[in-house]
Amino acid sequence: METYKDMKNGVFPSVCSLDCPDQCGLLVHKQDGKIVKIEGDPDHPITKGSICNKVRNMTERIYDRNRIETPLKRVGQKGEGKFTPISWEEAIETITTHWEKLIKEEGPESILPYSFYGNMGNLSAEGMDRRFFNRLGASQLDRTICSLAGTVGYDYTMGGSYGTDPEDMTETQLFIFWGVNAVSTNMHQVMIAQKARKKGAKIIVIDVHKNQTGKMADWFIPILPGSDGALALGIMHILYKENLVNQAFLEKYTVGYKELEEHLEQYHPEMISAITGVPIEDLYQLARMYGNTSPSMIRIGNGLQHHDNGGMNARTISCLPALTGQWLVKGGGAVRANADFLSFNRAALQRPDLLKTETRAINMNQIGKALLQKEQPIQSLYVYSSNPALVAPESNLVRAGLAREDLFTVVHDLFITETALFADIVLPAKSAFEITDFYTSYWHNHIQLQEPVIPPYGESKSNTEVFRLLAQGMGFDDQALQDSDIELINQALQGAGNPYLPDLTYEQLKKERYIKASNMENFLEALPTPSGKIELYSKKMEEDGYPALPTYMPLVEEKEYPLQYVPAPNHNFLNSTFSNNEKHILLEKTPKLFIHPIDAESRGIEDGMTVRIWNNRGECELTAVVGENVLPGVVVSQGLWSDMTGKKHLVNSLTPDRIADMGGGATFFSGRVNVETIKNESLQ
Ligand SMILES: Nc1nc2c(c(=O)[nH]1)N[C@H]1C(S)=C(S)[C@@H](COP(=O)(O)OP(=O)(O)OC[C@H]3O[C@@H](n4cnc5c(=O)[nH]c(N)nc54)[C@H](O)[C@@H]3O)O[C@H]1N2
Ligand SMILES: Nc1nc2c(c(=O)[nH]1)N[C@H]1C(S)=C(S)[C@@H](COP(=O)(O)OP(=O)(O)OC[C@H]3O[C@@H](n4cnc5c(=O)[nH]c(N)nc54)[C@H](O)[C@@H]3O)O[C@H]1N2
Ligand code: SF4
Ligand SMILES: [Mo]
Repeated sequence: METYKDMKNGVFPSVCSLDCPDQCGLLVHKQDGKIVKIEGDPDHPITKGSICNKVRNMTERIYDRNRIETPLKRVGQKGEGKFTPISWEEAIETITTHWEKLIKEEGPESILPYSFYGNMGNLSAEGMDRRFFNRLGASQLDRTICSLAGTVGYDYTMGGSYGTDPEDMTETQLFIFWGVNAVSTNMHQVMIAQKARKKGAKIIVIDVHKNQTGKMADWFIPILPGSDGALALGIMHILYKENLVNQAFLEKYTVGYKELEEHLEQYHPEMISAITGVPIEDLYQLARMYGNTSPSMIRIGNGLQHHDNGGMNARTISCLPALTGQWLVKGGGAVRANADFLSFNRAALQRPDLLKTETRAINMNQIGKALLQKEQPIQSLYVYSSNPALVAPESNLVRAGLAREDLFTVVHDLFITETALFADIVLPAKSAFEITDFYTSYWHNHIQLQEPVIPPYGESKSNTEVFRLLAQGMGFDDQALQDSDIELINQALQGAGNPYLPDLTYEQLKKERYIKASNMENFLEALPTPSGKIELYSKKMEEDGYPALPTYMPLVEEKEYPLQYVPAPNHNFLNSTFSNNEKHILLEKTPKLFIHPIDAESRGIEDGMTVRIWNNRGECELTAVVGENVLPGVVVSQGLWSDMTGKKHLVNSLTPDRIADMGGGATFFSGRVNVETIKNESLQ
């Protein structure tokens, strides 16, 4: 049978593969065998035909003349980016020969994979790769860079990534967008809120920056970075004091509501106002609005999780809907991530049983330090679906590690990324439009199939294909390392024992295209916390060394630097993806630094000036935007810009690689900096 990829003309169904909660259904238009247009699929149950600009412009990325077509080997210095084409046979042989020698001389733990969700497809992101590295016995990577602190924090309260179904939210009367730039990062959540607004809903945005999301709010509440847990405690304090808690709900569905009430005594509104920068009358108004409006919904974003106290922030905020009993109201509650409604059989997909001895784990947030460690050194790094030289914190350490002459680095990507510049071998990756995979949204609860709609670009290969080749090259004869993509899908979708998702097959997914998790309305009855209830008091936290009740934890102080620095994502890139696309760059114009007039004036900074931002970790040069959309004492930039052009745009050279309070999470937004005009510096 002719498959989509072989058909020259037509319109074909597809899925957006990017690391974005919306996971849109797409329609790909082809003419003469090439994609000419990408649009939203109107039949998709929740994204309903609308997609973002990033992906409407995706065709240019797919056919970008800079896409890698063949494997390459380095001929210049590390970091220089000089390569020459080689065959796949030579590439695989070079890698496996090197690894066999390393395994013999240093042991398999000298090899480290480094990956993230450049393609959210489950086979691409956590399929054959895991099987292969388990079999190899390589060091494990703790994939903590995105939202691990918040995941762990939320889990202490709720037992898993379970939250409100977005499809119920058209009835919601109060939306709180809390540390989420949803206009840029979760556009369909905004569309739902706007629909509800037509029926009277109010939208509150709590953020450190009045960005596009803040601007569309009915009420924007600026907050000091990392103080969100305190704000939530202040709201709870008032809810109890003013009898706005739902006693019947607390008794039936929670543990520790009495202890919590006592514990909240200490969080006086005056003190909370001083910590958060939220005026006391606003704090009262917010608590009263929240306590009196139903259904109310909190969209918990990543902003408050990328902090030293990110776990506790998510843990604390996740207690709020229990106090008001909103979990029982359709369209009420909260959503941080809904990933667990669609959890599949990860053990069958990843095969941890192939790992024969325990191996060390490296936290990806500290990849720089890890590459520079002298004891049990990492001697080979295999990077795929991620761009650590740009996205990881302390990038000067990361680069120093990547520059090591004795580190054998392989990068599998569609482009020569900032990381690939340091590779010994570069392998060309297929785009998601060239791959079979299945997708599980972490927001809208639908599972979807991707089938190739175009043939491979040049000699590029998918992640699963490369790991099959590497397994052959290493002489691993396990069948698990040769299973086809369809077999992998069937294995992953069966036997998960997930009450919200029945066993499925590839064929079913192909036929139905969008399959939704079911029985979600009863999730409160089956919470996987130790008590089976919402844990306002958590014994498990105590056992793990945390306060059992939600508690305000201040950020680590970096006293020498006066300004808190939040380098957030931007509208037209997706992490570092698209930061090498002309059209997307043009839309963003230039990397900016938002700074309050008080902080600007005292430094002689005027709007539009290029300024130097620096701390003990690194420095950066951005264009100042002076205005009151950030609080005094806070500066914000947006986007992970490339520095390949030679420009000092590397914001992660400034970010700390400290580990958050929970889950080994990242602390991108907890660093501090100083800012000065460039002129001042040259006069010195
Ligand atoms: N256009 C676009 N979309 C994306 C991405 C992208 O890069 N670009 N990235 C994708 C990925 S991987 C993820 S994880 C999600 C992330 O998407 P979001 O959940 O929206 O998280 P962030 O964009 O990291 O930050 C959200 C907001 O938090 C604010 N913020 C920072 N610190 C604090 C704080 O302490 N308190 C409060 N209240 N706010 C704070 C920032 O100003 C920002 O507006 O988006 C995904 N979608
Ligand atoms: N300062 C700051 N830093 C941040 C953040 C922030 O908010 N501020 N956000 C953090 C967050 S939340 C995240 S999730 C990380 C994300 O960081 P990354 O996971 O590194 O995300 P991307 O930068 O999009 O890089 C993905 C890469 O995968 C490649 N790719 C795409 N599909 C495939 C495929 O099928 N196979 C292979 N082999 N490669 C593929 C793409 O071309 C791209 O180069 O960044 C983090 N870094
Ligand atoms: S990036 Fe997000 S909003 Fe844009 S098409 Fe993909 S899933 Fe949809
Ligand atoms: Mo992320």
